Amino acid sequence: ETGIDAWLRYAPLSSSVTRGHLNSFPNHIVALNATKDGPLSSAASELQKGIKGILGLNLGVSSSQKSCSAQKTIVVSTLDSYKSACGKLPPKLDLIQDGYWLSTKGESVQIIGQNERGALYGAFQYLSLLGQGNFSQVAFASNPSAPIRWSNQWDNLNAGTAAHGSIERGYGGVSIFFENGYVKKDLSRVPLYGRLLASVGLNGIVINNVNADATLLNETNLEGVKRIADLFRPWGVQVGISLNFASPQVLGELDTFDPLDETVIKWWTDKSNRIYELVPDFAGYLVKANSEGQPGPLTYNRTLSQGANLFAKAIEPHGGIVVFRAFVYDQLNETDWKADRANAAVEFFKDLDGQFDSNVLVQIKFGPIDFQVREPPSPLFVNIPKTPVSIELEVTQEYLGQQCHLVYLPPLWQTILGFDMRANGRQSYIRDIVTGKTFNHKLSGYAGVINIGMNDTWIGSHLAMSNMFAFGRLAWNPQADSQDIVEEWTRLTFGLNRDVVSAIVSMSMKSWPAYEDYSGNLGIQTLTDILYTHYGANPASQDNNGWGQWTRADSKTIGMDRTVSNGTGNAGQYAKDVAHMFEYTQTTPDDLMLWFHHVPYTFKLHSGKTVIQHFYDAHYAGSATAQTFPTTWKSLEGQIDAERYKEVLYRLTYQAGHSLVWRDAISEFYRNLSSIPDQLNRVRNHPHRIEAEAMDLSDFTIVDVDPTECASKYK
Ligand code: BDP
Repeated sequence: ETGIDAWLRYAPLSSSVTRGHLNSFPNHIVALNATKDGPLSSAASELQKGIKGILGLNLGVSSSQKSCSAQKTIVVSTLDSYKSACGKLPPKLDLIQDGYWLSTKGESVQIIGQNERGALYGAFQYLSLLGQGNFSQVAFASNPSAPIRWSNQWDNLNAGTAAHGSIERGYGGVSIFFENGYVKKDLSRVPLYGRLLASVGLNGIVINNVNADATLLNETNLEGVKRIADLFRPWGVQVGISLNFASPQVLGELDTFDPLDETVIKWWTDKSNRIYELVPDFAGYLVKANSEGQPGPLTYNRTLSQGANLFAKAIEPHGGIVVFRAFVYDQLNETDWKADRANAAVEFFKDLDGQFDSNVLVQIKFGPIDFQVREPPSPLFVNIPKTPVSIELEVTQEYLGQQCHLVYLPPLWQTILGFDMRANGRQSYIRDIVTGKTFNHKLSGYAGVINIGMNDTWIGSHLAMSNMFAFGRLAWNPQADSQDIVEEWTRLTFGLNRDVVSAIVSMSMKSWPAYEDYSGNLGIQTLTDILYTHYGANPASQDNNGWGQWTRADSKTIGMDRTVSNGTGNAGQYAKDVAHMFEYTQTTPDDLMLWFHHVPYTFKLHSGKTVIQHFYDAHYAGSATAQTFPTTWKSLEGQIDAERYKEVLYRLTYQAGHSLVWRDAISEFYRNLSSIPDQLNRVRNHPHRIEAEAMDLSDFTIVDVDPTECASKYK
């Protein structure tokens, strides 16, 4: 298996699982009032396809209203159509937009969506149960936690080059949307992607990089965006795009991009009108402005909210929204001890609260810096209560092993989603803030930077797809259990064999803690190369850079002092209770100690260990866990198809090896810096080691390695 079907393989169940269930199984599908090529039609054809695959049964589809109450039928419908054709549904349902009711009780199955999209989600849920061999009688309603559940793709157009669309921080091949500066002719992967998104309840996608290319707005490309939107529509996935703030000027049509200039306002209004002519259900704009070299309103001394509102007004008559990213920061001077990039979002946005138009959503990365292996939640979540917000998570493993390491991310995401920010001294979990509950906003939700590409595995590695699956599941229900999610994913992706399921689930659940252990500990950040690749151990690059991701390590001490009393004041950006907790080492949890405090290597943690000994022990423990992965995987040989068995084994073997490189690089770096030996004397030079390129090689060639951090001596 190549992986192209991901978790929607609909693999046949064995007869021992289906025994006793096939005779009574429905023999017909009724789809009531399905819009042509809409989500309800997709639901019906998906049910047909899934049931054929899983159970080997061929079911016909009809639209006959008479069949509502017929026995052995699967009825798939919207709530309104169901009510008018078939009467009431017991019990009274409380469905919100995109929600569904699924009942397998009795002799027929009801899949009823609040809208067509909901019906499609219900159909996928039913197929997931069947695919897991679960024939139990269920009857439940399910609603999403928030209306915005979007994929963000960072695909480039590569205009002016002969390149296939590259993907920023993408590790699964080239773009499925773009090449050579234009939307591709062959968009055959788009509906397959739409199907994957819909199957886990995701309802929108931004198709191009936040570092946006203005040429996406030329007429040829806008017609291309229309073609893409037409292919996503049957899956209930609405399309949006990232904007380049300076587009009118970059495209050579105006000599300004000042958001208050009349010609600029007209330019964006016309452009938006044209987009809605082509794509009437266009989702909206995503904007990265005044960040990392991107243009923005500050050039004209206009505020970020004035910038956001420019687009909001242009798109409002069409019902679109503007997602404005809070990832705005300036280059910082490393020698300025009070400078702190973690403060930037609050500094830029706090005073703008209340100044954004009502169709603007501010999208906040989960932590204050940048998708590190451990961060506290961004303090911005409690600083702009009048503004709707969404949370940005990264499914693509930019700092977290770039799909070459197994790192199952939901436990990290849930650490953030389950964090109580204590807004106004009251319980306020991040999950309640991003679903709009805490501050009472309708607009709210989740963005996942997914970055799939043309690779058959979609994302670059078979096992990494559990993160995409889980992102959808958590956006639907942020309190769903991480382990249950990966169990479901594994059964659908690799089958019901218990050994296979328990091995993959156990490796997945151990993987984030292991990666944290062998990369950066105690909140010191991931310690990857920060200058460019964001991959591989490079603690030295974490200081002396303008990016503000610093460890502030010297020969005696380490960590960023973010206290109010002595440091950058970042702890004070949190609400009172949380600020108080982070202000003192006594109350800061160990795993964020170096995020908030600058302490000696000999500082004693709550665990009783010193910081430096924790580093050593964690690195040995984490890499020891990674050593077990290939062994665990090998125990599954013959129980998984050969292709995926081999490909996963290759990656896990690489990870086991690379975790040793990490272990030794970090342990030796800090031993050398601190001159404090490991109590267990493990951290030392390795005279027995031989560089591969120093060996007599047969069947191997020495090559330069890029990124250089991935090999010793760059070879
Ligand atoms: C950083 C990425 C960079 C993105 C940026 C962003 O390295 O590629 O453009 O975030 O989110 O993490 O805008």
